[in-house]
Parts: sequence; structure tokens; C-alpha cells
Amino acid sequence: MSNLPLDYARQRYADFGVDIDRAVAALGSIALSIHCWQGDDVGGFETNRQSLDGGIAVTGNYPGKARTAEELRQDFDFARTLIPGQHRFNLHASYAETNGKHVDRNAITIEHFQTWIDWAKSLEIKLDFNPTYFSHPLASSGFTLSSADDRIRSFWIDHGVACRQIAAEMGRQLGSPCANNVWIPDGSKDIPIDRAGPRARLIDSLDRMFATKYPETQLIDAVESKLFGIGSESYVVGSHEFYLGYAVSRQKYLCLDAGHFHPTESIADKISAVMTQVPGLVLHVSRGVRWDSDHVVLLDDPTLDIARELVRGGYLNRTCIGLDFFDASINRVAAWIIGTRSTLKALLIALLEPIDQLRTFENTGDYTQRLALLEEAKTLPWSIVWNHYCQTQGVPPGFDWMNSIKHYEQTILSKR
Ligand code: RNT
Ligand code: ZN
Repeated sequence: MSNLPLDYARQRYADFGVDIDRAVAALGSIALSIHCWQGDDVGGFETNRQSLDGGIAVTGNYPGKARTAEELRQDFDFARTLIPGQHRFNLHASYAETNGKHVDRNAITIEHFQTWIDWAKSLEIKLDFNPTYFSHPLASSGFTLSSADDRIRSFWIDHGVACRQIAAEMGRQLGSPCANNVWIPDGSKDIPIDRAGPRARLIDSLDRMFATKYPETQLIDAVESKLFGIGSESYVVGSHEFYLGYAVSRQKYLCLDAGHFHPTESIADKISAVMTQVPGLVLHVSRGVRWDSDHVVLLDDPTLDIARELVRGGYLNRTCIGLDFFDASINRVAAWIIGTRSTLKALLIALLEPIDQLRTFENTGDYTQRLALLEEAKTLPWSIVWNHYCQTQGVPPGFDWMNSIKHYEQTILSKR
């Protein structure tokens, strides 16, 4: 039976030299790294759980938050049924399962993550990882890997070493390199006199953490920069220049978070700049509203620009596209789905771009047609292709997914 809307879309795109089946196949091969922490407000499950700090904040008190690792897995199992494609799950060290025992961050091992790994195996998904340098008594001074206190700094180096070991083992067991992304909150509220000392100590700490070599098939090391945070308005040790230099000189992956720059600064243009110098990128696709507020990702221009740059530059195979947002003011599972589906839509639109024609116009200096076609491409029927993609993946295409959310809320979340 013919599918009239799809035939129409296929023809419209073919007129511009675009093969929608190739775009759909390419989208199906992209695994986003979906962050665990949208599900429980960056809480984690440690026995001595502290309130969230480190300059990041979750606002809202929508009912139904996952209170245990089982509940978080249950929520993600459900979320997956509404997200097309096969994606990765991104854990923080604070999501260790220690069976009620207190295990400090410098002492965590693979056994505390084995349940997560077994769960990932059963779903045939891969894992990524992050050391947790916040919400801990030894982070309360505002300095961790750059601390002037040797005891504190050593503790956090040990944590970083433990996390790389865990991440590499996750990668080994699951047969896919695990991206282990280092972000620290270090910085100060007011004007420091010594900006150099903490940065020198951070270099030393990172070099010690990264001293052990792991096979590339198991572990990817990444470092994440930031402009400022709440409580670190005047100085951030791990600034963009700092980590760009570090990643280039040590050939590590650089993590660019969309909320970690000046509010009008887009990370899209940075991608091709840094990719000439680093082995790869981790992205934290996020949405800052006036500050690094980590709002749910939307199909907006900054997200589209990121997707276009990844596709145009051929960077997908050395980019780990992670999501980083946390909103507790709406249904948390729905937040995951909205942000993930929007990112996937942006990637689909990028994969459907009439790139050959655009390149021809650019290469021949025909900037009039280049601009006209960029505008024309915005109204090509990508949503028909999106619906088709969702259907082939067994996921509701349109707004219908909300019915499933409502049902899940009534039967599961409201009982918590
Ligand atoms: C903080 C960073 C960092 C965190 C997560 C929870 O500003 O963006 O990536 O959001 O590690
Ligand atoms: Zn981030």
C-alpha cells in the first residue's frame, strides 16, 4: 500500500538531491547519551546523600521523583518506549549502589555499578560515566581537584582514578568505550588574588588521574569547561581556555556544554574549531535561560545549529552527544522525552539538509542561492519523515506519547 504523505516527502526531498531513507538510516545509528540525573534531580543514591551544591540547582517539586535506583531504572525503561532509536545511559558516580553500606567516593569500585551494567546488558544499551565532584563534605569549600589542602585534593584524585577504572570496566563489559566526563565546580564567588595556583594544581591533579592508560576500546576521557556558576561568579578554575589547552596538549576529548558560555554564545561554531585539534567531543546539549539553568532541550536554533555542524562536518563518529538538563517543575520522565526527541529531530533535520546543492552554491560563490535554499530547507516536510522514523522504531510519532505519560503518571509516579 502506498503511503501518500511519505511519497510526497520522498519526492520533495529528492528534488533537492536528498535521500530520506539514507537520512533515516543515519539517524537510527546515532546513540545519544541520555543523562540519568533528569530522573531524580541530580540526587544519586548514596547513603549519606547531601543536598545538591557545586553551583548547579534544580527547581520545582513535581511529584513522582525516582527515589531508588530501581525506580530510576523503571522510569528509564518506560521512557525508552517513547524515544525512537537505541541510546546510551549516562551515570554519575553518586548513583553507586552500595547495599546500604557507606562507601566513600574514593573507595567505589565496579561492584557498586554491576547492577547498572547488568541492566544495560539486558536492554542492549551502553553506559557513560562521570565522577561526582559535588554534593559531598569535601567539596563544600568550593575547591576539589584544585584545592590547596592536600588531603582534599588527594581524596578527589583518588575519586577520579576510581571512576576511570569503573568506566573502563563498563566499557569492557558492554563492548563500547565509556565516555568518562570530568566536571568540577571549583571556583570562587568573589575576586581571587591567586588565579594561577588552583589552575596549576588542577593540571597536576588531572595528570595524576589520567596516568593509567586504558584501551581506547574501553574508555574515553573527557574534560568539561564552564564560564561561571552560582557561587563561582568571579572565577572558575576549569574555564574554557584552561580545558581547551588541556585537551589539546593531552589529546583528551573536550566536553562543550551549551549552557557554559556567555548567554549569546553558541557552541555550534566551536565544534569545527576544536575538532581540528582534539580527538573528539562530548557535548552536553542543554538550554540555558539567562544563565546555566539547564532547562529542557527544545528544537530551537542553537540545538539545530549544533546538529547541522555535527552532520556537515562529518563529526558524528567522534562525538558523544550527551544531554544535560534537569527540571523538577514538570513530569521528569516527560522532560527526558521532550529533550531527547527534540535533539533527535534536530539531527534528522540536519541529516535531511540539501547539502550537495548548498555546497555547490557556496563553492561557486553563489551566495544568493545558498541563502535562499537555507531558507527553503526550513519548510521542507521533515515532520513526515520523523513520523515515519518513529513508526519504524515502534514509537508513537506525534503527541500521542503524552497519553502513555499520563497513564504512567497515574499508575506509577503518583503512588510514590
Ligand atoms: C555543571 C555541568 C555538569 C553537570 C552534571 C550533573 O554545570 O554541566 O555537566 O550538569 O555533571
Ligand atoms: Zn554539563
